[in-house]
Amino acid sequence: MVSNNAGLAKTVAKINMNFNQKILKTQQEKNSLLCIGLDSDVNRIPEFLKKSKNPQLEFNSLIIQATKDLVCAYKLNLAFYEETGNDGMQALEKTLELIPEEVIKIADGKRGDIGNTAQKQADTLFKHFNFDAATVNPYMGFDAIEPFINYSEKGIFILCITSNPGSEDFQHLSFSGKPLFEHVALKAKKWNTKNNIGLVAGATHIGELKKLRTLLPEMPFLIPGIGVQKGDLEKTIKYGCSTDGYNAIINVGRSIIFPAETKNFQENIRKSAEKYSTEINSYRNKYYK
Ligand code: NUP
Repeated sequence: MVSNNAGLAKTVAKINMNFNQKILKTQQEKNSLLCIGLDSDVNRIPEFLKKSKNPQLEFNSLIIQATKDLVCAYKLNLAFYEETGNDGMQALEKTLELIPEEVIKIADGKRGDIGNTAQKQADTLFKHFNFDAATVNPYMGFDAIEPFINYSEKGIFILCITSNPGSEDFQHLSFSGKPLFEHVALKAKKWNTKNNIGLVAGATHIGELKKLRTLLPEMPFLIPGIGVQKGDLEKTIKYGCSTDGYNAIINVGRSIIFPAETKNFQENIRKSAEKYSTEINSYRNKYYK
C-alpha cells in the first residue's frame, strides 16, 4: 500500500513538472549530459542486421540496450526514418517504446509553419509519437512555433546558432546592433513563459555559445556538433553548461552509433558512449565543482 502511494506521488510529481525541470532531474539522477543521436542511416547499418525484419529498429534496439544507463536523452533525426517510408515510421514508433521513461526523447525535424500546419506537426510529434521534445525553426516567427510551446509539459528547442558552415549566411547578420542569433535568443527568453523552451547551439561555435550562456544562464541548450563535426568538447562544457554544470544536452551521433569495427557491436558502442560520458563529466568536475 505504502509503496503504491509513493509510486503515485512520484508519478504526480513528474506530471506536474515542466519540461525544463524534467531535463535537470534526469541529468542529475543519471549524472549524464550525453544524448545519443539515433540517426540510423539505413545505408550504414551493419551487415549482420540487414536480414532482420526492420533493420533500423533492430539497430536502435541494440544501441539502446547497450547505452540506456549512460544517457540523459536520445535524439532521433526524423529524416533518417522518413527515408525508409512505412518501415521507418514503424521503427520510430517502436524505438520510442524501447527508451526508458525517464530518458528524454527528442524529435529533430526542425519544424515550424503557419499556425494550423504547425499544430499538426506538434500533434504528430507530441501526441502520436509521444516525443518529449522537438526542434523547431524560428524563421517564421512566434505563431509558427506557438502550437509546440502550448504543450507545456513538452520541450521546444529553437534553432539559434547551428553547427553547420552555412550558419554564417544568416545567423551572424547584424541589425539593431546585434547578430540575428542573439535576437533569436532574446525572443526565446521572452517566449519561455511555460519554462519549456531551450536553444539549439552548435559546439562548432564556442564564442557564440559563451555569449548565449551569458544571455540565458539557466536555459537548456541542445548542443550538436561533437565528434564527426569536430566541435571542441572541453570548451563546449566549459561555456555551455548552466552555473551548476547542467542544462547542456550534448548530442553525439555518428561517432558513437557507427563504430569502425562491427564485430562486437554493442560492446564497441558502449565503450564509445562511456568514453564521451566520462570525458564530459571530467570537464564538469574541472569547471563546475
Ligand atoms: O545545428 C545543428 N547541427 C546539427 O548537427 C542542429 C542539429 N539539429 N544538428 C543535428 O544533430 C543533425 O541534423 C544531426 O541529426 C545531429 C548531429 O549528428 P552527428 O554529427 O553527431 O552525427
